[in-house]
Amino acid sequence: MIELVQFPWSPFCIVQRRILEFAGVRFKIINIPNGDRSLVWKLTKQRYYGVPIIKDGRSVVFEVGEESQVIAKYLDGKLKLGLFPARLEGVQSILWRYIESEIEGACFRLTDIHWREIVPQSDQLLFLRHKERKFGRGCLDQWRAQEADLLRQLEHGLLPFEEMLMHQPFLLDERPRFVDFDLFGMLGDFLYTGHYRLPAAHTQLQRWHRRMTTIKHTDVHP
Ligand SMILES: N[C@@H](CCC(=O)N[C@@H](CS)C(=O)NCC(=O)O)C(=O)O
Repeated sequence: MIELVQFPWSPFCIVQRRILEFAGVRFKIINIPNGDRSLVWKLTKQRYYGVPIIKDGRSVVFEVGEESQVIAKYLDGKLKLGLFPARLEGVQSILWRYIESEIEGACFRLTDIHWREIVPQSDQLLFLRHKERKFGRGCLDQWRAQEADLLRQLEHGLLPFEEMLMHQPFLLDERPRFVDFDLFGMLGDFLYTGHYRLPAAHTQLQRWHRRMTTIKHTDVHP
């Protein structure tokens, strides 16, 4: 059985989780603390400490660069999901860069400002240190002060997707492709704390989000 090593609000983990649910295969989730990557380190033979990773029998699959999609492509190939058709490869590559920078940047900050609610107490010291080492001392308080701006930034950043969805049910097609799952993962992080809703103005995006929450590969015509 495929095992997904993750923590629950990580945007990149939600992408892979939703792909696995979409595929309809049995899989096991292994949650690790944000601050303790020893299981990832061990499984990857000291080559990676990020999440997600997946273990599939003897294979352990993880990303090799900021813009690689090794895990999603592995699942797509194995489970024949049609997420990466060759004709959409170029446009998907451009879109996932935008999704994983502009959209992810606002989403993770808006979730991280509620860190005391979501990070278990035993992991809070390492979480705070990790964030402050990466983004500077006081970053979580700064993001809290910038909450309204971050929400505006996200709403503005989502506008191109709203426009795309005015013409078709999924971002690039009549059926979901990788970028649909990618955007769904970033928004899954944003929605995780329960403090926010999708922007009211983006009605197509809301409908798409409902579709993306439940759709299964078996619902999709070949
Ligand atoms: N491009 C990678 C990014 C993964 C990523 O940034 N994961 C975060 C958690 S959301 C992480 O583990 N970063 C390394 C760290 O926190 O030390 C992917 O798609 O998996």
